[in-house]
Amino acid sequence: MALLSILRYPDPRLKTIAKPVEKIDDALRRLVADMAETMYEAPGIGLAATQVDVHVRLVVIDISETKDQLLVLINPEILEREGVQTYEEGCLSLPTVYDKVERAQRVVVRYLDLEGKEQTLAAEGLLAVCVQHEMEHLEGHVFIDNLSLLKQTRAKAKLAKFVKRARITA
Ligand code: GNR
Ligand code: NI
Repeated sequence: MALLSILRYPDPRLKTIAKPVEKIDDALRRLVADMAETMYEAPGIGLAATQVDVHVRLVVIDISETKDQLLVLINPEILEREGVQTYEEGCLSLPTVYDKVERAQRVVVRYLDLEGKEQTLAAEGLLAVCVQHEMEHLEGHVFIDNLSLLKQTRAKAKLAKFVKRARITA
């Protein structure tokens, strides 16, 4: 296993639209293992392949306290959305930036698991937030893209400050 480096906003590669996974082979299984390790190490509750510069429709998620409930979504599709919730989101590609985002309260997602078997997941609350957040990465978007321009400008300034500090203290 290996830790992968996470692209940081405004890296233009984060805007890439991911292509469907064509086959579930050893290379894909290794990518999943590496993404999971990278997510747990960060630490984060989700990671989209886009964020590690691999542009296929693959997401890993684990919202459990115990970090032993890994969910691997291959070629996920949202079949249903219901209700509205607001959650203070963060993103591994936007360190130090947090903001409230409105999303569906409940989603039904169809995806392939690592065995290539079709699965359906009904998610609500934080899991639904995370699924929607990750799937947005696959479309080349990050959560601040939907905020007001003022908030986007502030987020970019905050990130620039973070990057500057990180360079000094590195
Ligand atoms: O670790 C993460 N936490 C988080 C918190 C609130 C809403 C969404 C997320 S996902 C984020 C990891 C990440 O950037 N995934 O793309
Ligand atoms: Ni993210």
